[in-house]
Amino acid sequence: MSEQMLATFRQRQQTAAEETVYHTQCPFCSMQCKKKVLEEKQGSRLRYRTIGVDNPTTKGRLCVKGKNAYQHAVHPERITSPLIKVDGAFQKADWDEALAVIQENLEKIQDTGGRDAVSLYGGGSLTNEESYLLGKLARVGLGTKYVDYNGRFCMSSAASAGTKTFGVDRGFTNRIDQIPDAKCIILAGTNVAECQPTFVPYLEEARQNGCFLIVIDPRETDTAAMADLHLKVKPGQDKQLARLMERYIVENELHDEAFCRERTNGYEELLQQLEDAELDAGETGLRLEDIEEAAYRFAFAPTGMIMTARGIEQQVDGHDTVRHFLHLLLLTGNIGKYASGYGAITGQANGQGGREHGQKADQLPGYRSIENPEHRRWIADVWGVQESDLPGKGVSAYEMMERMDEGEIQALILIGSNPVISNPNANLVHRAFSSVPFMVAAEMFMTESAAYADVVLPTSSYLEDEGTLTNVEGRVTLREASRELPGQCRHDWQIMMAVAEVMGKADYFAYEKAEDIFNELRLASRGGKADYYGISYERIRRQSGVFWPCPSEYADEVETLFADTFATADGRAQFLTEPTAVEGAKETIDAAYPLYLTTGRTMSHYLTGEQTRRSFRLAAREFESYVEVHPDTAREHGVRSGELVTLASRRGTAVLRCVVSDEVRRDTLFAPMHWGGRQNINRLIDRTLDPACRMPGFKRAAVSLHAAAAGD
Ligand SMILES: Nc1nc2c(c(=O)[nH]1)N[C@H]1C(S)=C(S)[C@@H](COP(=O)(O)OP(=O)(O)OC[C@H]3O[C@@H](n4cnc5c(=O)[nH]c(N)nc54)[C@H](O)[C@@H]3O)O[C@H]1N2
Ligand SMILES: Nc1nc2c(c(=O)[nH]1)N[C@H]1C(S)=C(S)[C@@H](COP(=O)(O)OP(=O)(O)OC[C@H]3O[C@@H](n4cnc5c(=O)[nH]c(N)nc54)[C@H](O)[C@@H]3O)O[C@H]1N2
Ligand code: SF4
Ligand SMILES: [Mo]
Repeated sequence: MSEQMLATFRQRQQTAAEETVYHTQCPFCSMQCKKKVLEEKQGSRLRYRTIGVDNPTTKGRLCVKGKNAYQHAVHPERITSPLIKVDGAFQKADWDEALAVIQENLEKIQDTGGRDAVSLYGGGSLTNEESYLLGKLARVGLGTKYVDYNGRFCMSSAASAGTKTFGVDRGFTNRIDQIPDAKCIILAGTNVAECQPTFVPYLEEARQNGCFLIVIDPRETDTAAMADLHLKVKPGQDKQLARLMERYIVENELHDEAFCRERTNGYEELLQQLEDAELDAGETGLRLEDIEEAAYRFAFAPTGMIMTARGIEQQVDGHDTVRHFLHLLLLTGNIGKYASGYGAITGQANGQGGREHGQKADQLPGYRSIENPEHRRWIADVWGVQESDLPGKGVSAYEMMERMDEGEIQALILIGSNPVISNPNANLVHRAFSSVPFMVAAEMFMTESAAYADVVLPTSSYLEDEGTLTNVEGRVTLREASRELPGQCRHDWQIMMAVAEVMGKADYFAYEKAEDIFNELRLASRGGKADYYGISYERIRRQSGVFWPCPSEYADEVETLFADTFATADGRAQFLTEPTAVEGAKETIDAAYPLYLTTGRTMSHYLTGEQTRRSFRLAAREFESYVEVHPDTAREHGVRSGELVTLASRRGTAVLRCVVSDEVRRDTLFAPMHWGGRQNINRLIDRTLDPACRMPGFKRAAVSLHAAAAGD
């Protein structure tokens, strides 16, 4: 071997020795793509590469966000020590100092304002262990009823609709590997091509197998581009559209009457309602023929699935709307069978698990109810407290903001969300955060929300924090995280333990690792609807994920839910017989606000953008917000592509870059939700909530459009 070859060989050997591999899952969407991040040390420089890892759900695929997600985790702006605000400016502190400030303030506030003066706010990025602990911290650590989380804005209407109709809410009723055998699929208000890109191959395979794909969306998205039939619906008119389809199916006797009679309640009432209803296709902005084609294609197909997401769910009648889509499944008997069923396409990494174990105002672990005495007793026993000591139910995420604004809630502990960008009526949230006497945020970055905090606690990223997350299918996965915690960062579960400790509750929060919390969660969920008792870290590793419900270590996983019976008390599915939505609650357009605004996502950014904007490759793809405007509408309103425009609603204004495109309806504007400040689209969204699940109407507001003036 020559000297030169030897040198190269040694160098390679050295490089190999200095490579660290982090086995992990993408922190962003519910697909939970498995991947490994390779960190190579070259001199003083660190270089990273991301490689997809095979697994049953995503089979080694990654999208552009997952490939670049390491960039925010290693970003120099990571907060790595506790920060305490002194005279309006943050100062670095150590944990003891920060915890002392927290103790002093929480005690003072609870002494004068009562236990409920303190609130907690969580998120769907937290692991199951952390979501569970957040609920326990609220109820046991602080004894407050005020706890809720960002999933209110995400899955709450699909969750309540699934629970009422089927008796349980698990996003997908079937394993997603059945999708390729579905012969008709309706995608209602979901843009999987940009939001769950690694899901798309399942749809492509279905299409290759002859599936008729129907997409319902006011825009021609990349998802709609795959469709055989695209229904370019007017925002917020999906309930009407579903009802027209129901009526067509029943009038033409395309429904499965035997299934309806044997397996559902409310069938006769539904028939009567459909007969009495005055349904005008014009209100949907669609041609009746197209709606009827969708109905007969779905009814005639031998297998059929319906998938919904935020487009139809984030409405002030989102609960009822989803239920009408579920009616289509029940009417045609397309549920509880192979390749026939429902999918509420979950959004966040742990959007599914995050809604099962008690960070929701009315809920205890395992989908138990905080208002059910038996459920309370079970959880009180697991936690070693008196049932009577558990608080009752609180209010939803946005309503907590209003109570903060009114002064009833005087302290907030925020873990895993950025409410000033993601809540409706954002101007009120700014006001509430400016006035709340004490606020703590556990964050990786100084976000627009964290900036309001009195104490910021440095938390771990997904590369560092181990725990379980339940993916889009209902499969519980284990994120094995191994990167060393930077600086003084701690995991969220350790942060919650530390807060419980200073509040005198250390005995109830004695864990050494995430797995200890999971083992307690298993017990707490045992016998509940979301039963995790039979799932262990060991079994998850062995099987590459385990589906719930899983009542025992030996229980087989269920491939298709509801094959014989539904999870309701009498085992029958329930048609919606009493509408819950408030008539006229939806905002309509008028001369002053003549256009509909709908909001959503783009491929490169994730939610409030705090993570993806810190990923240089993702930030470069889209560095500012924009609004999509139809060419005729642009002409009518005197705005041009590329210029700044002002959007105004009855609540507030936002200034965005105008993108003229005929992919959006003429009467509709679309803007993403990923930016804050003047680009914060939630300044325009109303506070009205769906009465059944407290979901705001993110997907429909009445707005005006102007070229931005100099002062804007
Ligand atoms: N790239 C990216 N991916 C993400 C996220 C992200 O921020 N960025 N977020 C994750 C999360 S938390 C979630 S919840 C999911 C969201 O996933 P989706 O719900 O698929 O995303 P959205 O863009 O909010 O809305 C979907 C579609 O609904 C359409 N829509 C708007 N109004 C209406 C309406 O009235 N009726 C109908 N039928 N459609 C309408 C929009 O045009 C949009 O194309 O994505 C997850 N994945
Ligand atoms: N107009 C409009 N508004 C919307 C929507 C819409 O479609 N339109 N969609 C809604 C939906 S579906 C959702 S899910 C919400 C999301 O709204 P948010 O919850 O506000 O969004 P994120 O950007 O995920 O905020 C998470 C924050 O927590 C931090 N973080 C991430 N991981 C962790 C962690 O493990 N621990 C801790 N402590 N912090 C962490 C991130 O840095 C980030 O600042 O927005 C809702 N708002
Ligand atoms: S954003 Fe979703 S689809 Fe993309 S890599 Fe991450 S988990 Fe997978
Ligand atoms: Mo979401």
